[in-house]
Amino acid sequence: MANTACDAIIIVAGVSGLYQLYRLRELGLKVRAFEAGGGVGGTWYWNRYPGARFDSESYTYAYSFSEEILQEWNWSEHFSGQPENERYFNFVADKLDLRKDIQFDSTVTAARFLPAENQWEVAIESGEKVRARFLITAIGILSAYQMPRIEGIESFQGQYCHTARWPKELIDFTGKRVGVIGTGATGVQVIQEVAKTAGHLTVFQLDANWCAPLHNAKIADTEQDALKARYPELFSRCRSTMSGFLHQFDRRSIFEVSVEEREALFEKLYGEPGFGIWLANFRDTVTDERANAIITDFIARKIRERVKDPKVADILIPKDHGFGMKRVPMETGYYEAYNQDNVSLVDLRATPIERITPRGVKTSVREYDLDILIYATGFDAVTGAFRRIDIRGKDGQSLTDKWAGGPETYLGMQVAGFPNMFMLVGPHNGATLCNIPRCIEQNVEWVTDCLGYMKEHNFQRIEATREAELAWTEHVYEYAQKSLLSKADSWFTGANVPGRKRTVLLYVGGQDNYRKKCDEVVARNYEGFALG
Ligand code: NA7
Repeated sequence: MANTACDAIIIVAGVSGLYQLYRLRELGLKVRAFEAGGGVGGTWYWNRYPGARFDSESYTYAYSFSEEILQEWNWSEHFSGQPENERYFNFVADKLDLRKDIQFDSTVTAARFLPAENQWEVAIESGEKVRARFLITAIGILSAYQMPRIEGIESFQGQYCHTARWPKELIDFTGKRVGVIGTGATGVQVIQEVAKTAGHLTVFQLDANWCAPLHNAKIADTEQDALKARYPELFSRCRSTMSGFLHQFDRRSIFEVSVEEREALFEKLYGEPGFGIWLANFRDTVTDERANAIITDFIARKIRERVKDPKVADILIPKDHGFGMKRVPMETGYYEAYNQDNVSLVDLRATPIERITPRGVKTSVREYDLDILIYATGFDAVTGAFRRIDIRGKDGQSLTDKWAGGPETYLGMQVAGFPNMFMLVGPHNGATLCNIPRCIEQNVEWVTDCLGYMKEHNFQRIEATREAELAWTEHVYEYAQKSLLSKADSWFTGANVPGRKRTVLLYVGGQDNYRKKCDEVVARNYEGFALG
């Protein structure tokens, strides 16, 4: 098979891969990107299920690096939907003429470092092999989708699919008996949408999630110019917050204010668009269990107010974690959907699924006949996409083996033993808990500057030292221990994958802090890296 060479290989052309491709090309490198899908956009290419949309304010999801793109593109909603998001990434790819360096329908199956040549050799499913000095993984943290381990899935005679592999053809739910398994951020979006037209929708819920209103709205044509004029201010604000969103935690402790004052803030945030109720709340709601119990009680009251049947409301109120300890699904009429006659809720904790049958779903008490079954069962997050590629470092060690006890990285960007490999939004990277494009830009620019520095100094090889890797891993764990986000069973910790070791996958120290750390490393001439 052909064995072609280039300077850098990027695995996949999603939000981070596209920008990285552009920046490396600007640096004068010959770059090739390999994309498993048939188009650009990553998350927004694959997740085309009905109701898929941003929970980030659209204008904070945009790339900030090109004034021309910012000014030309109009977002039609404050929280834009998948079709428009996919169009946006196509617009960017066309504008920057990125497609010529992207090979579509090309799944990377393996990558190995060749120490004598100082090169990576990447294998594509087709059998093609490509070599490059640098390997950049831009594979995303929520790309390795996960079907549940339930017996009989393939026996179902109706239509079924996972939300992350939704077909391009529209599915008509009118008059159909539809089932949805899963009530995370994805399930919530799909449920509230399907409920509008389905003949009957049955939701199969394992554990409930704490959801909050998105308050989406159209952006009027008259608002566009004013919004565009505010881009510098919006991006600057995102850079200053812990999570890269517009929302910043209230510096006060919940216990510093009166009951009336805290209720007033809760009400205000619950009534405002976006993640404010989670990320602009009193800072200790995500660090102190007593504070968390107070906001949790507020959200439980809201659910009871919105769901007419108290028994249904009770099932929808989480019992295993407090508000904000898992990713908060944002909703538009989600709770009200359960007041409709065509929607019913099955509590799988009380009546577990026994198997999927040719007709539908069989729980411990009955069989539900269905025409369409939707799996909104999530992802093998953060490290899952790495495990699906056989990545081998300088001594032939596999990355999966190295991370068997949990990931170890330096800055979430490099791994000792895997020279010249950079991970965009890798495990323990500041971008893992962030308004993703904001942190992706930081990652991409850091990697680009690093490769520029190597070019300038004629270095051929860069590798994180083991000492730096251990120190970073310890730093990541220190923050994790202080946060309630690491305490719940969710994709944040890998606890959503049956049989997988619970571990720390994200960096919860804040993107502002992360940015500072990365800058310090550069200021000290790439401290913690061996260059040669
Ligand atoms: P999530 O948040 O991991 O949610 C997956 C859902 O699927 C969740 O409700 C799970 O219940 C449920 N699930 C998983 N396996 C099963 C089985 N076997 N039976 C029944 N239910 C099951 O994934 P999402 O796609 O919603 O969201 C992931 C991220 O994507 C999200 O945070 C956004 O950032 C975008 P459980 O919670 O395990 O009780």
